[in-house]
Amino acid sequence: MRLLILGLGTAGSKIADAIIRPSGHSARCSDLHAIAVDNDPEILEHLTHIGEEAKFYFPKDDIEAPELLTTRFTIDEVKSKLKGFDVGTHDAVLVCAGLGGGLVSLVPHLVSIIRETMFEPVFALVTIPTEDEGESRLFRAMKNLQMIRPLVDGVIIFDNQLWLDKARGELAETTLEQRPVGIAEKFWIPGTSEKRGIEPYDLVNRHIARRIRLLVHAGEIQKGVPQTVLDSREILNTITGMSYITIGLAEEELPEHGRISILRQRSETRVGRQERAARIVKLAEKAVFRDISSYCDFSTAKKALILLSGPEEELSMKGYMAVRKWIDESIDGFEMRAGDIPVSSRQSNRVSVLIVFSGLKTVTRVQELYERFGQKRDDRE
Ligand SMILES: Nc1nc2c(ncn2[C@@H]2O[C@H](COP(=O)(O)OP(=O)(O)OP(=O)(O)O)[C@@H](O)[C@H]2O)c(=O)[nH]1
Ligand SMILES: [Mg+2]
Repeated sequence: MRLLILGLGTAGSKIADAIIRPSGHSARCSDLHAIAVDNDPEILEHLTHIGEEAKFYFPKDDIEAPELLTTRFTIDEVKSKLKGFDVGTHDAVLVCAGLGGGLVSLVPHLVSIIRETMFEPVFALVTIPTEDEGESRLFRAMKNLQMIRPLVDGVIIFDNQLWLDKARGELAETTLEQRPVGIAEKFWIPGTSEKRGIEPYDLVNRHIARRIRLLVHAGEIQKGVPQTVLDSREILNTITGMSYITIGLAEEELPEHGRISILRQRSETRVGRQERAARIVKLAEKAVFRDISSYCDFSTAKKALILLSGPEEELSMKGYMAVRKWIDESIDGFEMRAGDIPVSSRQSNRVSVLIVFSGLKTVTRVQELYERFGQKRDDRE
């Protein structure tokens, strides 16, 4: 899928940068373009994958008064950048921002500019602040989400509380272990071979990026022959006009010895087939119940999408069918799509199950914010 990513503020820019980060065999980056807009020059400076010409500095004081000329100046620059892309270059636009931040206030202006220049659907990818960021940020996050939701074609939600906790846990584990990095660990962090010396938020951003990249990759022409192809249109159909969206992803590194032929022969046995099917089902459960972008009651979802990825012989048809049936029966709506991305076992020894839910009325953390602040009025109102 060809995606234009617009990163707003620190969170948004860093997430955009992580999404377009080149990584070996996954997503061809020529299909991804990213633009960053921030009021912190340091942050812009340190984005590694977004080109200098795609970084836009936005004066700090102007966010509350977007009608100011200086603001329009930056916005005009962004506009001409957008216009620079040929019509039809992208399949969709993804605007990324932290809901608790300041730059998220620019979403209405930017979305209206995008709508002026492009016909493609526009999605938002947002993060919900953690509890310790304080009440006022959480309240603002709720207000910002209310503002964004009607403006875009779908909102992908990531709960920073959930993911920062996970990231801190993973990093603590690595520090405790302090043992040499084996091949299995090497690929554990999405898209990287290095786990040490990185900040929890960077790890969160990589988890976010991995989910988006798998989706982007699914909609591309693949080398392997999938049993069921998912094209960009189908992926977009799953999420367009579908309000809140969550994405679960669970992955497992296969043991190295899986590549040895004697053991491979065993995998052709009944037991081997059963094990592979069980692995797919177990990963699907983990993706839905544990490693989801934000906890939600997925029985309220209108649509769902399942994407399996891994060495062709590991993508068990039996497991795939079981997961399809489970998700199909669990969601409220009737639209469920599924597909696979086979990769050669030389390329990757990892099996992944990604599940998207869309058309959710709410997600757990957002619901909690509504219950907490529903009655509270914004001072500015
Ligand atoms: N996932 C993720 N979330 C982040 C990151 N940095 C900040 N956040 C979250 O995003 C929210 C917004 O923070 P920023 O992106 O720094 O805010 P901003 O839009 O730059 O606006 P300012 O407050 O004016 O700097 C915070 O409340 C955090 O919850 C990041 O790197 N990754
Ligand atoms: Mg900032």
